[in-house]
Amino acid sequence: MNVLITGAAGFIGSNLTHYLCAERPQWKITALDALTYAGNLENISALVDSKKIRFVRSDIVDQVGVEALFASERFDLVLHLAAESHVDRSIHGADVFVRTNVLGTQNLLSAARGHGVKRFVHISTDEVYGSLGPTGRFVESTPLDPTSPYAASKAASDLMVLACAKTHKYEAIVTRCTNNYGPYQFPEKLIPLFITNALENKKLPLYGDGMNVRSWLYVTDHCDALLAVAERGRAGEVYNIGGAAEAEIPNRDVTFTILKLLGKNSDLIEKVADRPAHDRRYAIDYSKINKELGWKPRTPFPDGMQKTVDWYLANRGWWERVKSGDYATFYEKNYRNR
Ligand code: NAD
Ligand code: TDX
Repeated sequence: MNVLITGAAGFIGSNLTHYLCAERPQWKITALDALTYAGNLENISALVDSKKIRFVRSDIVDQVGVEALFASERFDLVLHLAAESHVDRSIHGADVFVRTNVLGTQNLLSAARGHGVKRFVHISTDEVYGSLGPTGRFVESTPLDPTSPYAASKAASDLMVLACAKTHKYEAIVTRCTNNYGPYQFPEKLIPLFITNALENKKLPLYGDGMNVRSWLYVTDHCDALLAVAERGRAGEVYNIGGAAEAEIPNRDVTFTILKLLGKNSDLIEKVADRPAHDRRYAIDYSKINKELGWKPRTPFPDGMQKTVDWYLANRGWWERVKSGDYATFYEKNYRNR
């Protein structure tokens, strides 16, 4: 199997690349990434250096570059993860989200189909469904109702992929996953931001009343689901992927878990102004992928959090290097005094 993974230097993409090298060592893997502020080649450099994978630096919006790549290599499968992924950044500037998530996805999809790539898996998010009230869970037929520019751009790309599957009978599939956490996550997202800030004895900026609920999934469980969908998913379908009921947790409780694991005091918590149009609650019904492909989340939240905290403790150099770059200035400029 000849596979292209886009966004392979980002959080989920790099975890997936490591996972597939271990689980499917016979696969030939090309890792593509533009290396934006969120892409870090260090995440997969061991695989590149040992020639287990090939790395290509390319922007998915660049038609000429993408076309040349597909002309030079006959891929069987594209796992498409490249995206602008941070909600707060999309509130400060939506243009790059439309560029990468909508135009980039369309460009890649069109090149993949044009060059006879058999299968295209588009990795999307539960955020396309909008926000839930206190009860209920998203199913695959829940109407799309995105609230942030990020979620709107993902919803638009999902629809282009599904339309392509219908119109051209193309083997494209969309997955929609809840919040991931684990190693290599860029420390602008809640869990790595709060772990690393706490380790530096910096404040943990908790938005609003801290009672917004997310459904947390350990990143390797997401990788498991993506492999199942890639190998056995039905073309043209959407598959919801998500955390177990016990992993549907308010941000305040996630914060206390982190503080407890690190032996830090709750006076590090700083209540800050809420995110505009902050989705109140996400929860996913994953019974379709469970019934069809036998997938379910396997890592209990306390175990996943222990592993994650241990990884950030053991890899201080990694996150200190990441935090000293673009992240620091973006955060100081937009959040410190919000
Ligand atoms: P990330 O921001 O950590 O990584 C995204 C990667 O895409 C980076 O390496 C970046 O350099 C690359 N990239 C950005 N623009 C590009 C472009 N124009 N061309 C090529 N590469 C480009 O994101 P992530 O958290 O790993 O998310 C990966 C995918 O999974 C995204 O599509 C996201 O929408 C989706 N997703 C994420 C989560 C989550 O909790 N993190 C949950 C559900 C779905
Ligand atoms: O500093 C913070 N303080 C805070 O209270 C940050 C960064 C976040 N939060 C809150 C906002 C959310 O309710 O924590 C929750 C999680 O926030 P993020 O980590 O920014 O994730 P979220 O907005 O839920 O989106 C994530 O999950 C779905 C990913 O970033 C998306 O890429 C994915 O699609």
